[in-house]
Amino acid sequence: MKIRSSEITPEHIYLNRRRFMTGIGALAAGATILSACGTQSGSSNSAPSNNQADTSAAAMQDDTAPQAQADTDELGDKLTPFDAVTNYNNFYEFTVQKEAVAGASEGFQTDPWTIEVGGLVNNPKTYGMEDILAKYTEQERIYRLRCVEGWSMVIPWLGFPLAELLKEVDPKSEAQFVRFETLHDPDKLPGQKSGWYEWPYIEGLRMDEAMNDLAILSTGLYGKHLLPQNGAPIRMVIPWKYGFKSIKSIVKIDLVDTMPTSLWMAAAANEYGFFANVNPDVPHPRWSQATERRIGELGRRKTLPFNGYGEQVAHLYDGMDLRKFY
Ligand SMILES: Nc1nc2c(c(=O)[nH]1)N[C@H]1C(S)=C(S)[C@@H](COP(=O)(O)O)O[C@H]1N2
Ligand SMILES: [Mo]
Repeated sequence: MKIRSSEITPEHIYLNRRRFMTGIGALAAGATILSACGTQSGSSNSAPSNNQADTSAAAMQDDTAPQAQADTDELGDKLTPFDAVTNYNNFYEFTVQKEAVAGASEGFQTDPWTIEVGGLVNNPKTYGMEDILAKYTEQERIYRLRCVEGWSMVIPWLGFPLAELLKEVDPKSEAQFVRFETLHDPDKLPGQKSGWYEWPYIEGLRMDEAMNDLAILSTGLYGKHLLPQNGAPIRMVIPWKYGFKSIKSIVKIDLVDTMPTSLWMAAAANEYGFFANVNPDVPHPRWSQATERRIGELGRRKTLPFNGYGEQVAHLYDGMDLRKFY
């Protein structure tokens, strides 16, 4: 299997090098590859991929076998095995080594958990996770996840549209963007003791992007509650954008009138834009984005504009020159 330098030299190592010209040890450590050739998901029906989950939030069990309502996404791409989805992760609050996140995040306490939704809204609210699980009906959404580093997966998420939650807090007319924040607690998230980044992790969406039905808050995958490594207990999934937009372990959502500065923009704005729509025609400054390695497959496949979701979202960017970096 060919691994390209963008994966072996991901964001953080480059940034560290740029500052100190070190990071060779980290480079070697990062070069181990996950062999993601595990079992296929057992289900054999080929139902459409956006189903109402038959596992209600209350019935969801952490000790049950991973399950999904289809074997493939709407393009016929096979689901990435559960073992790969939960053992090859980016979650810098724990470690920058993808294969080590699962171990490093084991035991991360996510109960109790509250999410504050406020800013430019008429009806600010603080939800306990139990309120969220009781209030919103979870759907299964099988989405492709395309990391900016050039690898991808197909994941059966459980979640609900962000728009449902936003409607409930009733945004004021001045609200133009949504700003998301991950828990900031260096004792529980030891990666936040590192000075490389401006913690906490921040991400953002423009209002119309946030209201698009594809943008979901996810609380589970493969029929189970999220494990810590995937952003428990609640994270965003925005399938037409590079994976770093899909912020994990959210505690705060604010409606704001100016474009939020994300953690990645603060670190390297010329490499990680605010919009960050998947785009094979716009290379990252250090690698091409024309192809990707689907975890568990040999070789590479072509990257699709908007990660294959153009029909649903391309209209949001009418008037933007899609050969440019945003
Ligand atoms: N808080 C936080 N959210 C995050 C990250 C992170 O390091 N911290 N990594 C992002 C990146 S780069 C990717 S590709 C996805 C990976 O999600 P997964 O591990 O569930 O596949 O999470 C995103 N969300
Ligand atoms: Mo990523």
